[in-house]
Amino acid sequence: ERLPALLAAMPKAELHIHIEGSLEPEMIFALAQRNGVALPYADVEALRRAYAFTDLQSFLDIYYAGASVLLYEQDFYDMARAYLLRAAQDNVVHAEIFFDPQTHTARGVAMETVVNGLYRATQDAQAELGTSSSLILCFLRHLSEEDAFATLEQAQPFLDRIIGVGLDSSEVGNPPEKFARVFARCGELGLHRVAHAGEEGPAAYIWSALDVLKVERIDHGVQAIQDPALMRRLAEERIALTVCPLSNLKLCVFPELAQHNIRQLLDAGLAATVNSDDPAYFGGYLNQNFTELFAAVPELTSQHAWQLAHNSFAASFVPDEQRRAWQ
Ligand code: ES4
Ligand code: ZN
Repeated sequence: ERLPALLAAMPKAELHIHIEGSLEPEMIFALAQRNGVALPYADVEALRRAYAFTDLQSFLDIYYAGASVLLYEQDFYDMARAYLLRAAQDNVVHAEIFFDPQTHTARGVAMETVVNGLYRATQDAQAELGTSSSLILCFLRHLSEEDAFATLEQAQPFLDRIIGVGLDSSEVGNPPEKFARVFARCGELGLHRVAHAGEEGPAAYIWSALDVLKVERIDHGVQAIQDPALMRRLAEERIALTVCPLSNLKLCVFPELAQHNIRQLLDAGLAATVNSDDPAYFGGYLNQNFTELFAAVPELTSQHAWQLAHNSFAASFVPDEQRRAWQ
């Protein structure tokens, strides 16, 4: 084990966490029981055994099934509350939390139910834990742009509780260009913009996320390594990549953590950060991502650790005044 005390103790921001991906199997079963939802798994152990993923889609199928137990405002509150408590243990002092409203509105859950539950948890975490956090609405890219526009319309009354929008779900075959118009509208509304790109998909999707969607950060982005011109651009413009090591391992983006390319990204001058993505499914929360990564990649030093923590604050959407207080 290398640098575990430093990695655990350093204050950090988490910028890539899907709140539905923080739903632990025990909570899935507890909510299924509370809400009378039937699950296609006999028990917690059977569900956990299904967490053997071969690629992104094999994960998403189970992730959407898990989210089907969320019906009421209190469910969304309890889920976000559990994540924020767990994150505080990892010295996460700020979190920018993705949520997937279409997963819920498609089942008849109102946008208001989702946003109110999540938002109340963020407010309570500020008051009780001192953890600041904000919400980023993600559009599901396997659905149509029309569906994304309808979702934005439903979110309109709550935009004061949402700092930005993202793009997630099945990447390959659903390029950023598909969402050009809805992201342009989000820009006009003053929302921050991010997108998953270059997780399984090609470097070309990173270019179009930047040039067509005008995103400020790239989620994952590890395929940038395939394109030297893109690497130079990301470094020059200090575009942050929200990298998720255990996710990349569990979804077979890299065969071993030792082969993860985050050191090459950092050493090329890119503003990489470390994040947990879907911690209940991928084997660990934020500190586990740091400690397993640093254990597997011996070239990573305490300098890299400091750089990663620094990058997480620099790339966050907190107002500059708050950022200066942290840095
Ligand atoms: C996701 Cl790892 C990942 N990639 C794309 N979409 C997602 N939604 C939740 N986790
Ligand atoms: Zn993600």
